[in-house]
Amino acid sequence: MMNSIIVLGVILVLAILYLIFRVSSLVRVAKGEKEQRVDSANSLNASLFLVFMVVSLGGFFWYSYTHFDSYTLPVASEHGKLTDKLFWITMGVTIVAFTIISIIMFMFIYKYQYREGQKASFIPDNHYLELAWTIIPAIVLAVLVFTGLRAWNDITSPASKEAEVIELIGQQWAWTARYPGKDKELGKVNFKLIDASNEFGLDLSDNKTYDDFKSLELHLPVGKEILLKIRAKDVLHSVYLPHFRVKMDAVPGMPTHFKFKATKTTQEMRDELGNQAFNYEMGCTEVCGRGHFSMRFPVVVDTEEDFERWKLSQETWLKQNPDYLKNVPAGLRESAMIKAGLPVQAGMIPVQETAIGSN
Ligand SMILES: [Cu+2]
Repeated sequence: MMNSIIVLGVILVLAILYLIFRVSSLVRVAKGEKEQRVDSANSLNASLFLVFMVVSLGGFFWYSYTHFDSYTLPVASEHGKLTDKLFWITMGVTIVAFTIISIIMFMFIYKYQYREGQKASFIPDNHYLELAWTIIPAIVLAVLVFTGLRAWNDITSPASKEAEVIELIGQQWAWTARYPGKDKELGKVNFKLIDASNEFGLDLSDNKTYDDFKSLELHLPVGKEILLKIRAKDVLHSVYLPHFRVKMDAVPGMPTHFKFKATKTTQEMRDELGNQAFNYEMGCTEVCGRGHFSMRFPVVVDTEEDFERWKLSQETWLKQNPDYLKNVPAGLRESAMIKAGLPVQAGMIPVQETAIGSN
C-alpha cells in the first residue's frame, strides 16, 4: 500500500514538472523571444560535473583507504601470497586507468561545454594516439594474463606423491570430506552405488576403500602439500576457502581439483588476530538452492603431528557401516575387516559393533 502511494507520488511530481516545462516553453514562444540555444543552467551543469568528479573520486579513495581492513582477509597459504600480489598489481593498474579516464571524462565535459561561436575541430584520425591506446593496454594485459596463467597452471598442475589427498563432496546442502586412511590412497567410487548410507558411492570391490573415512570437518596439515579432489552429487557447488585463497567449483559429472599448502595453523592464526575464538571455515560460493546458506564447513589446520593423531582417531567408513561387508568380494573380506579396523571373528561377518558397544 505504502509503496504504491510513493510510486503514485513520484509519477505526480514528474507530471507536474513536465507541465511546468511545457507551460514555460509555450509562454516563451507566445512572447516571441529569440530562441536561445542554452541558458545559464548549461555552465552550471558543466561545473557540477567537476564537483561530482572531485567528490566521487575523493570518496572512493577515502573509503578504500579507511575501510581497507574490512574487505581484506589475512592470508594463510603459499600460493595465496602470490595471487594476492597479482590481485593488487591488477588493482593498481586498473585504479590508475580508472582515475585518468574519470578525470579526462569530466574535464572534457567542462572544457567543451557549449559556448556561442565555438566550433569543434575535425580530426579524422591520429596514428600516434591509435597506436598508444592499442599497444600500451595490449602489453599491460599480456603481462597480467601470463603471470596469472602461470599461477593458475601451478595450482592445477599434478600434485607430488607426498601430497595429502582429501576429497570434498558437495550436495544439496552439505559438504562431506573423505580421507584416504592409512594407505594414503582414496578408494574407487561409482555414482551408481550411492545410497542413503554409502553416500560416497564407495566401490567395495576395491581394497583401497576399506580404510577410507568420512569427516564433517576439514582437517588440514600445515606446511604440507594438500590436494583437494572435488566433486558434486547434484548441482553446481563451489569450494571456497577464503583464508587460503582457494576457490574451485564442484561440478556434477566433472571432478575438479586444487593443490595448495597451508602456512598457518588455526592456533597461529588465532594468535595473529588476537582472537582465540577464530576458526577457519569453508563456504559454498555457488547459489545452489534454498539451503545454500547452510553449506558452511568447519576447517581446522593442525600441526603435522596433530593431524596424524586426528587421522588415527577416526573410524573407517566400513567400520561405521559393517552391513556393507556383504558387498565386499568374499576373498577380500578378511583383509577388508583388518584394514577397516573391524574385529575378525573366524570368517564370520561380525555382529554390528554398535549393538555390542551400546550395551
Ligand atoms: Cu552449494
